Amino acid sequence: MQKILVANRGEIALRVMRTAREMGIKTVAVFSEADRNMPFVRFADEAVCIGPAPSSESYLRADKIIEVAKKTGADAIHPGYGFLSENASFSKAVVDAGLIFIGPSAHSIEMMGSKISAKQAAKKFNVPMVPGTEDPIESAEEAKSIAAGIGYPILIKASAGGGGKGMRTVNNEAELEEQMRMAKSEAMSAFGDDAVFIEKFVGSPRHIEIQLLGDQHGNYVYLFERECSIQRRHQKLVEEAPSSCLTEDIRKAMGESAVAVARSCKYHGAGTVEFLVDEKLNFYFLEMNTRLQVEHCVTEMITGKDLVREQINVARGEKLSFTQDDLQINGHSIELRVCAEDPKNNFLPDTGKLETYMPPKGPGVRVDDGYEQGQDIPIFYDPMIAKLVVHAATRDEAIERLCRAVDEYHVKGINTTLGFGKWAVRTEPFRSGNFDTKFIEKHFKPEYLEDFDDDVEQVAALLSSYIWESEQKQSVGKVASNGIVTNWKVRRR
Ligand code: MV4
Repeated sequence: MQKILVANRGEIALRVMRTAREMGIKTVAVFSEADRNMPFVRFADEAVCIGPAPSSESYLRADKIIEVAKKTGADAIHPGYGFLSENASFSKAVVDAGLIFIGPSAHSIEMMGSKISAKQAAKKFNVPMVPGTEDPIESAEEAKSIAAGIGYPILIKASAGGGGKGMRTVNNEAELEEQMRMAKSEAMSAFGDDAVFIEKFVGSPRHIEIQLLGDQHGNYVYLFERECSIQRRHQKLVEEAPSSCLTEDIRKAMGESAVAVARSCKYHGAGTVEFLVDEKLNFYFLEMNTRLQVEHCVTEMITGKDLVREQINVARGEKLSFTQDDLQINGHSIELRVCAEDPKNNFLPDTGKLETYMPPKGPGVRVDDGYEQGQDIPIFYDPMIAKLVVHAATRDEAIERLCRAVDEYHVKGINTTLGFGKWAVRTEPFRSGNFDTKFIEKHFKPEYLEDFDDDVEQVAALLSSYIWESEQKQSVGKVASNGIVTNWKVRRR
């Protein structure tokens, strides 16, 4: 592999290119007209504009991207996350064009993309599942008899859904028919597939996922878990590894279940198996994400492995270079997503110019970002501008380190989730590890965030110039040893 085209933008494009460069592999960036001045475009060895700002006209243009790969002589494509990363036809088209797709086969993506076929495959490998169906529900009558068997409340989920899309809660039989009709019609318009299935509703679960790697020779390893329960509208905000609630035994059982899911679809590459975990630490398979995830960094910090390097190695046919026994958890890592959103105003996306942008530095701090000071945050893409990742020996030290790094992070011109993250990790539930997916709903109020914004700084500036001027007029101070007039004794009265 001599040259990789990165079919993505922002922080993840840069992240992938950095590892490629370390491996002596050339990189090609593809970019939209809105991204011409982005760091990832400058970092790449070559860069090609593929169209206007909207993703549908640029980052989702599979045909154009493959054409650029051929023209530039790239021999592989890395899709990053989002965009075309979980598109089975893209994976196939890349391979059909004689290129390497740095990710799983179209077969694996398709199988795990359908929640029904994913559950059917996982079931054969005895992976624990929430009570419910592994077959599509055809009629309201069938739904009623199944729901009666498992007991209310239940969830109706779209087979083509995922990440919370096409999901409906049903509290009793009277609601069932209507909710099922709604779920089906929602799924049809969102995914063009109205297949739905039923699961027992697990109240206040944790979301814990297992990172795994597989090669093309049937070898698998799991790289432990990530705790991702702190989410809002199915958007993760804080992630950590390891989880503060798992025991060694459960960690091993979940890891082995995750590997079984991967085996069930002949998976190769980096992948993640999501589980719901209830308060008794029972775990249930939810779905598999067939891509490198945003939060992969916390896994890299605790395992010392570079997941992009491993993706590249297995994509070019190499065997995994380590076994399960070679892996261990080292310390604790927390990631905070820095999004251009206003947590004081319902996390509304915020756009504008990064007037000031100074990321934190120092021991145990990693910032994966994609913008620079002075740049505009475009409205066309995801609001995540950076990931603040810390690593420390213990969970408590990681929390303190995250707070220190947030204080050192200076962003002006847009609102971000930085203050929210610092608040979240200092709460009692987070510190004690006693939290679940309802954390924000249960504990967060916008007024908890310090109101330290531009107004405060302007008032401070005005006040200090006022004091300075009045001191000049009064001239009652003494000249201190450094030559500066000081009247601190006068002002104390
Ligand atoms: C559930 C559930 C409770 N019971 N399934 C939401 C996203 C999708 N991946 C599955 N989701 C859920 N499935 C059963 N049987 C609760 C959720 C859920 C959730 C899961 C993980 C993280 C955050 C969540 C927020 C709301 C609901």
